[in-house]
Amino acid sequence: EKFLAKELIERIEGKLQRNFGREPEDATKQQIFRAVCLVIRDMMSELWLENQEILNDPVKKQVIYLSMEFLPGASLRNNLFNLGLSEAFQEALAAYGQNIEELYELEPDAGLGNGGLGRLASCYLDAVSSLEMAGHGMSICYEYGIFKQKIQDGNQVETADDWLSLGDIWLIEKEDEKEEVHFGGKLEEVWDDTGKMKLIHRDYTTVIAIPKDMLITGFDSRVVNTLRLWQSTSPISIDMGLFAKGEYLKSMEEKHKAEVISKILYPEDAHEEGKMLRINQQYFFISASMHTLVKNHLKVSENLDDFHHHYAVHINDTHPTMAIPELMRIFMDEYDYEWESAWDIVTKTISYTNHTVMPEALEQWPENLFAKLLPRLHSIVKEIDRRQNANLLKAFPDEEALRNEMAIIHNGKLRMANLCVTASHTVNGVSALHSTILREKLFHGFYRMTPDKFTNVTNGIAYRRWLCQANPKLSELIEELCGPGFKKDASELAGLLAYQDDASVLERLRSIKKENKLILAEYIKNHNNIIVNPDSIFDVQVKRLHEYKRQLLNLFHIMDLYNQLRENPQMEMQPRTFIFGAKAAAGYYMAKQIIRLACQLSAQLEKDPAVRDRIKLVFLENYSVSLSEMIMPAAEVSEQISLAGKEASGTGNMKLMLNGAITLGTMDGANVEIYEAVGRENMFLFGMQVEEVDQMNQEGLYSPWCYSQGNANIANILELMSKGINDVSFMDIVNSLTTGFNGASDPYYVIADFESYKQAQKNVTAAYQDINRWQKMSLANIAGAGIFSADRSVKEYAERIWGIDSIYDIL
Ligand code: 26M
Repeated sequence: EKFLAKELIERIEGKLQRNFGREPEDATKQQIFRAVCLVIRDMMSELWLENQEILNDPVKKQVIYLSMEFLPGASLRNNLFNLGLSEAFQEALAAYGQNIEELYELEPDAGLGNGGLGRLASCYLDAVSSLEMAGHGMSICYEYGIFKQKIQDGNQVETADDWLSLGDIWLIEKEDEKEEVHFGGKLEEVWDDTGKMKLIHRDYTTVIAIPKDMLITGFDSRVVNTLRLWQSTSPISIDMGLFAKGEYLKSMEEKHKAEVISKILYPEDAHEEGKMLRINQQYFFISASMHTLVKNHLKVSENLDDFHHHYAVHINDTHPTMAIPELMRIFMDEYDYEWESAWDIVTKTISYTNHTVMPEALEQWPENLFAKLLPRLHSIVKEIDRRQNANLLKAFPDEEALRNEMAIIHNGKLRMANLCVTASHTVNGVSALHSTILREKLFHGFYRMTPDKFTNVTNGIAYRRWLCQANPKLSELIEELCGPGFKKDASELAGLLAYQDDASVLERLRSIKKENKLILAEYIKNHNNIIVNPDSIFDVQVKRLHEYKRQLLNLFHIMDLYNQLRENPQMEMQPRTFIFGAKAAAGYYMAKQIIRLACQLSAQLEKDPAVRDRIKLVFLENYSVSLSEMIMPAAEVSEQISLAGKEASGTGNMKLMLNGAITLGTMDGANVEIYEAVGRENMFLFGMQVEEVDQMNQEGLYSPWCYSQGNANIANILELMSKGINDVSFMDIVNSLTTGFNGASDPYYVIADFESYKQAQKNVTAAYQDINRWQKMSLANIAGAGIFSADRSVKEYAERIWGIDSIYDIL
């Protein structure tokens, strides 16, 4: 059913009156925003209720996507688009002289994630709902999401992200579905009359988990699913006994300890440190989630024997691994299952996606810490490990080193990835190359034991958000040329290829890109006080700051151009605007130095009249989902320049190509599949391949210092950084590249790949000179982006891993 503007006006007015006691004329923007969201929330709740019966049918399987992170961004525009109500609301609001765009801008991002992994989780929820499948996300309701980044004097400064002040409008508290979570304490063996031993957990601390549900719509879909975010609170308010004795602070200690669990998202995205609060966060949301599943299952089924027919539980990287021992615990300790039958059901329930092969990001918990915080889970993991060791001894009797590598508990550490692979029925990587690396390297022993466990599902994106919503002009052009079918089926984007020699279509693509560049240029003027040339090439690298992603290589190229221009001021050059967006983990020193380098270089270029009209560097602060929605449509070059073998997939690469940017990249992650989708002639490849990197590592002879001796350009760049850029010297970066040996210096081969990168950049410039050729390449990228739809990825998960289907197909 479609809503008329008149009806919407009545509903919005009703919300304003009942919730805020205001008439539209004297309501604040925030109140109007809230009223509009409440009207939409009601509509989503109705759809949600209509599906409940089907969704809770135990013979209709649903997926539970467990993730420490979800990164939904803003929801208003997305929900309106999905419900087909954008125009109706726009019209209704116009009646009060309100512009819906202003409401969109008011909404804070729900930033409950760091980057790729969290955003992927949100893209997949969108696809599950859009495909009319049953599936829910579960995570933590962090009071503070990913920090907001400010740049002060060229340095990153973090401030708190108080997203709930307005973002709470999408959350529905389900107080009646709260759960208890038990921490610490000790185990006691108790023998009953029949001679059976029972474990009793005593002296534990209780924390209450309160569900805050966010409803997840899909495009043109009857299904609304839920993202359940758990908030922690204490069962006691304050200890009046202590309070009466005058120990005011102590009386509130327990309450604070409980509330701190859901206080803040850890802002590390590739570095693991066995922190107590992080263990507590993991167990908190896992225990609450698993209890809910078991309870809900028992509402519709006699026992837990068929649990795995009702639920597929997916773990997004190792962060939710405790689901494995926690389910074992509930089955055995709370429902009297034997080990073997519990293990059978649990292993048929769980599947796991790996998102990184970076050794420093692989979770390893100190065993003594784990045992102290979670004594029962520790005893279960020890038993899993004991049984696994017996299997390993049978499978690899003569390979002790391999057995040690595969052990779950080793040298006083619990290795979560090995536990995941052991207990999951399926393990997947996130791009073809990454999955190969899992099979051949990281999990090779497991692959030899159980090859069928391993599969690949290449990542995908909620493409409607970055195309239809973020780039309406491009979306309208595609609809005019190919019809509206691409909004349901991304593979129909390929229809654009019919126009690759149509000069008028190419010209319209160019003019749309120009309009989007002007919007971004305006934003840059307002936020960076830099006037960029809208006819310059917009060259974009937006992603978390990490050495392996090699933002430094990009900066090397810019410094090289700068050196050339200073030496030869008359040099002809196609103007370029290098655009960066990146947050660094707060404690990651080298990443922060690289941000500082980018900012000082930006200022230095801007100061120099001899170069500033040809090369500009813009560092956009606070890169986020919302900001990405403005950047992607304006981008022309997509920098995907990680060292081969390091970036598991990348998803920004997909968003950028979808918007017509051309990839300048290494053969890494999903770049390999972009190459297969568009062909060599439609991207710019450079750098070592994985095999070459492996060989360099094995030889151990790489000497960046020698390179710089033989290459004056590299030497000049290093000298520039040492002497100072905008009067700031970057010796720590220089030293990280040139001092130390055998892999200690330049571990990501920035210097080794520099010449190849530089040549590829020259090819970019040459291609851009030929407008027609460039637009044709751009069109080929949009047309080839269809396979990177999250709908495609989720269909693969559903068929090959979860065993679920659209709820309406099986009626
Ligand atoms: C670990 C321990 C303590 C605190 C934080 C972490 C942690 C958090 C996030 C570690 C890794 C995290 O994310 C890794 C990540 O984002 N990986 C990216 O996943 C994307 C989706 O699959 C891929 O596209 C990227 O290539 C991959 O880097």
